[in-house]
Amino acid sequence: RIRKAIFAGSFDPITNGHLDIICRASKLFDELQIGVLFNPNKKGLFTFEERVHLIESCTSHLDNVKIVSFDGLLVNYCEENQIDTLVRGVRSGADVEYELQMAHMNRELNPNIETIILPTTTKYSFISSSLIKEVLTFDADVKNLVPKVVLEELKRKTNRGK
Ligand code: COD
Repeated sequence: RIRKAIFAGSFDPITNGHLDIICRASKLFDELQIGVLFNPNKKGLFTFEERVHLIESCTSHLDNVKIVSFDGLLVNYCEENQIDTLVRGVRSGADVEYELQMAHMNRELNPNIETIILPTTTKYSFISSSLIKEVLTFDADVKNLVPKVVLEELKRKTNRGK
Protein backbone atom coordinates (compact mmCIF):
# COMPACT_ATOMS: atom_id res chain seq x y z
CA ARG A 1 0.00 0.00 0.00
CA ILE A 2 1.21 3.48 -0.90
CA ARG A 3 1.57 5.69 2.18
CA LYS A 4 0.16 9.13 1.49
CA ALA A 5 0.28 12.18 3.77
CA ILE A 6 -0.78 15.79 3.47
CA PHE A 7 0.89 18.91 4.88
CA ALA A 8 -1.86 21.51 4.90
CA GLY A 9 -1.59 25.20 5.64
CA SER A 10 -2.23 28.71 4.45
CA PHE A 11 1.33 29.17 3.09
CA ASP A 12 0.84 32.91 2.65
CA PRO A 13 3.62 32.73 1.58
CA ILE A 14 5.70 29.57 2.01
CA THR A 15 8.75 30.15 4.28
CA ASN A 16 12.02 28.31 4.91
CA GLY A 17 10.31 26.83 7.98
CA HIS A 18 7.52 25.27 5.87
CA LEU A 19 10.04 24.10 3.29
CA ASP A 20 12.10 22.35 5.96
CA ILE A 21 9.04 20.41 7.15
CA ILE A 22 8.17 19.54 3.51
CA CYS A 23 11.68 18.19 2.77
CA ARG A 24 11.76 16.13 5.96
CA ALA A 25 8.19 14.81 5.64
CA SER A 26 8.70 13.88 1.98
CA LYS A 27 11.27 11.30 3.15
CA LEU A 28 8.79 9.66 5.52
CA PHE A 29 6.01 8.92 3.01
CA ASP A 30 5.64 7.58 -0.53
CA GLU A 31 3.62 10.64 -1.49
CA LEU A 32 3.35 13.99 0.27
CA GLN A 33 0.64 16.39 -0.80
CA ILE A 34 0.88 20.06 0.11
CA GLY A 35 -2.63 21.40 0.69
CA VAL A 36 -3.03 25.14 0.23
CA LEU A 37 -6.16 25.86 2.24
CA PHE A 38 -8.25 28.67 3.56
CA ASN A 39 -7.83 29.60 7.21
CA PRO A 40 -10.80 31.86 8.11
CA ASN A 41 -8.75 33.44 10.94
CA LYS A 42 -6.07 34.82 8.62
CA LYS A 43 -6.12 37.67 6.12
CA GLY A 44 -4.42 36.78 2.84
CA LEU A 45 -1.70 38.61 0.91
CA PHE A 46 -1.18 36.15 -1.97
CA THR A 47 -3.97 34.55 -4.02
CA PHE A 48 -4.30 30.77 -3.91
CA GLU A 49 -2.87 30.51 -7.44
CA GLU A 50 0.16 32.57 -6.39
CA ARG A 51 0.73 30.47 -3.24
CA VAL A 52 0.54 27.25 -5.23
CA HIS A 53 2.90 28.60 -7.88
CA LEU A 54 5.46 29.70 -5.26
CA ILE A 55 5.35 26.29 -3.56
CA GLU A 56 5.77 24.58 -6.94
CA SER A 57 8.82 26.70 -7.71
CA CYS A 58 10.61 25.74 -4.52
CA THR A 59 9.66 22.05 -4.29
CA SER A 60 10.30 21.00 -7.91
CA HIS A 61 13.36 18.97 -6.80
CA LEU A 62 11.16 16.70 -4.63
CA ASP A 63 9.53 14.19 -6.94
CA ASN A 64 7.03 12.66 -4.48
CA VAL A 65 5.52 16.05 -3.59
CA LYS A 66 2.25 17.21 -5.15
CA ILE A 67 0.54 20.56 -4.55
CA VAL A 68 -3.23 20.79 -4.22
CA SER A 69 -5.78 23.41 -3.22
CA PHE A 70 -9.41 22.75 -2.27
CA ASP A 71 -12.35 24.02 -0.21
CA GLY A 72 -14.00 22.20 2.64
CA LEU A 73 -12.80 20.05 5.47
CA LEU A 74 -9.30 18.66 5.32
CA VAL A 75 -10.38 15.26 6.67
CA ASN A 76 -13.02 14.91 3.93
CA TYR A 77 -10.41 15.51 1.26
CA CYS A 78 -8.18 12.89 2.94
CA GLU A 79 -10.95 10.31 2.99
CA GLU A 80 -11.73 10.88 -0.70
CA ASN A 81 -8.06 10.67 -1.70
CA GLN A 82 -6.88 7.71 0.47
CA ILE A 83 -4.66 9.93 2.63
CA ASP A 84 -4.36 8.71 6.21
CA THR A 85 -1.83 11.09 7.77
CA LEU A 86 -1.84 14.82 8.47
CA VAL A 87 1.64 16.33 8.88
CA ARG A 88 2.05 19.48 10.97
CA GLY A 89 5.06 21.45 12.17
CA VAL A 90 5.62 23.06 15.56
CA ARG A 91 7.96 25.84 16.63
CA SER A 92 7.06 26.36 20.28
CA GLY A 93 4.74 25.54 23.17
CA ALA A 94 2.17 27.95 21.74
CA ASP A 95 2.14 26.00 18.47
CA VAL A 96 1.70 22.75 20.38
CA GLU A 97 -1.50 24.08 22.00
CA TYR A 98 -2.92 25.10 18.62
CA GLU A 99 -1.81 21.91 16.88
CA LEU A 100 -3.24 19.66 19.60
CA GLN A 101 -6.59 21.39 19.36
CA MET A 102 -6.68 20.86 15.61
CA ALA A 103 -5.47 17.27 15.91
CA HIS A 104 -8.22 16.46 18.42
CA MET A 105 -10.87 18.14 16.28
CA ASN A 106 -9.69 16.32 13.16
CA ARG A 107 -9.70 13.01 15.04
CA GLU A 108 -13.24 13.75 16.24
CA LEU A 109 -14.27 14.38 12.63
CA ASN A 110 -12.51 11.26 11.31
CA PRO A 111 -10.82 8.86 13.74
CA ASN A 112 -9.07 6.98 10.92
CA ILE A 113 -6.82 9.92 10.10
CA GLU A 114 -3.70 10.35 12.20
CA THR A 115 -1.83 13.62 12.88
CA ILE A 116 1.96 13.57 12.99
CA ILE A 117 3.73 16.63 14.41
CA LEU A 118 7.34 17.38 13.47
CA PRO A 119 9.39 19.81 15.57
CA THR A 120 10.97 22.58 13.54
CA THR A 121 14.68 22.61 12.76
CA THR A 122 16.02 24.91 15.49
CA LYS A 123 17.24 27.70 13.21
CA TYR A 124 13.76 28.09 11.69
CA SER A 125 11.90 28.16 14.98
CA PHE A 126 11.09 31.89 14.91
CA ILE A 127 9.90 32.10 11.29
CA SER A 128 6.24 32.75 10.53
CA SER A 129 4.52 34.07 7.39
CA SER A 130 2.69 36.68 9.50
CA LEU A 131 5.84 38.13 11.09
CA ILE A 132 7.61 38.19 7.74
CA LYS A 133 4.75 40.26 6.28
CA GLU A 134 4.82 42.53 9.32
CA VAL A 135 8.55 43.30 9.28
CA LEU A 136 8.44 43.75 5.52
CA THR A 137 6.10 46.73 5.92
CA PHE A 138 9.09 48.40 7.64
CA ASP A 139 11.41 47.47 4.74
CA ALA A 140 13.25 44.78 6.70
CA ASP A 141 15.58 42.34 4.97
CA VAL A 142 13.93 38.89 5.03
CA LYS A 143 16.23 37.10 2.59
CA ASN A 144 17.32 34.47 5.14
CA LEU A 145 13.75 33.55 5.99
CA VAL A 146 12.11 32.71 2.67
CA PRO A 147 13.14 31.01 -0.59
CA LYS A 148 14.55 33.38 -3.25
CA VAL A 149 11.46 33.27 -5.53
CA VAL A 150 9.27 34.15 -2.55
CA LEU A 151 11.51 37.10 -1.64
CA GLU A 152 11.20 38.48 -5.18
CA GLU A 153 7.40 38.10 -5.17
CA LEU A 154 7.07 39.65 -1.70
CA LYS A 155 9.08 42.68 -2.80
CA ARG A 156 7.10 43.02 -6.02
CA LYS A 157 3.72 42.68 -4.33
CA THR A 158 4.37 45.03 -1.40
CA ASN A 159 6.91 47.42 -2.95
CA ARG A 160 8.82 46.89 0.27
CA GLY A 161 11.87 45.07 1.56
CA LYS A 162 15.54 44.87 0.70
N1 COD B 1 8.83 25.70 11.33
C1 COD B 1 8.09 24.56 11.37
N2 COD B 1 6.79 24.50 11.10
C2 COD B 1 6.20 25.65 10.76
C3 COD B 1 6.89 26.88 10.69
C4 COD B 1 8.27 26.88 11.00
N3 COD B 1 8.99 28.00 10.99
N4 COD B 1 6.01 27.85 10.32
C5 COD B 1 4.82 27.24 10.19
N5 COD B 1 4.92 25.92 10.45
C6 COD B 1 3.88 24.90 10.42
C7 COD B 1 2.65 25.32 11.22
O1 COD B 1 2.81 25.01 12.59
C8 COD B 1 1.62 24.44 10.57
O2 COD B 1 1.68 23.12 11.07
C9 COD B 1 2.06 24.40 9.10
O3 COD B 1 3.41 24.78 9.10
C10 COD B 1 1.26 25.36 8.20
O4 COD B 1 1.29 26.65 8.77
P1 COD B 1 0.36 27.85 8.24
O5 COD B 1 0.42 28.91 9.27
O6 COD B 1 0.68 28.19 6.84
O7 COD B 1 -1.08 27.15 8.18
P2 COD B 1 -2.35 27.20 9.15
O8 COD B 1 -1.99 26.82 10.54
O9 COD B 1 -3.03 28.53 8.94
O10 COD B 1 -3.27 26.03 8.53
C11 COD B 1 -4.55 25.80 9.03
C12 COD B 1 -5.37 24.98 8.03
C13 COD B 1 -5.54 25.73 6.71
C14 COD B 1 -4.68 23.64 7.78
C15 COD B 1 -6.76 24.74 8.71
O11 COD B 1 -7.40 25.99 8.91
C16 COD B 1 -7.64 23.78 7.90
O12 COD B 1 -7.48 22.58 7.98
N6 COD B 1 -8.57 24.36 7.09
C17 COD B 1 -9.49 23.58 6.24
C18 COD B 1 -10.87 23.44 6.92
C19 COD B 1 -10.81 22.44 8.04
O13 COD B 1 -10.68 21.24 7.86
N7 COD B 1 -10.92 22.96 9.29
C20 COD B 1 -10.90 22.17 10.49
C21 COD B 1 -9.55 22.21 11.16
S1 COD B 1 -9.56 21.34 12.71
